[in-house]
Amino acid sequence: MLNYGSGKDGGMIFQPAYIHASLGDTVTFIPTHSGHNAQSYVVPKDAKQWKTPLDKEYTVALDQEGIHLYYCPPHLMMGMVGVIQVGEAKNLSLVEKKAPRLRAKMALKPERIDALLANIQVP
Ligand SMILES: [Cu+2]
Repeated sequence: MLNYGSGKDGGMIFQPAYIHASLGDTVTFIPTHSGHNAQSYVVPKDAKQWKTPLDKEYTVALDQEGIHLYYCPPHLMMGMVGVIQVGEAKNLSLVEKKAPRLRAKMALKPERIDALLANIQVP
């Protein structure tokens, strides 16, 4: 979780913002810069919604296949969103249905969500 990254990504970002993980992996959110956290918006079927504490490291266990679409509550408006794909993209239709509602709250860089979703691998 960064205020700024290296190069072209601009400000207020998760780095990496797209992760393709395997079932059983974990993802740890690290607050490199302060003032960020992460909260799930869509999770795979049977997975629990999650929310990382502000400015604290937090690990999410990836125990269901599908896509996690998440955002930083303080910086959603600035386009701070991320995607974790766990195995197969089993809940892609739900993600595609809900993404526009999240995108509508992104005043800056709404195209980021489209670029992230374009990474999703469908067999
Ligand atoms: Cu943030």
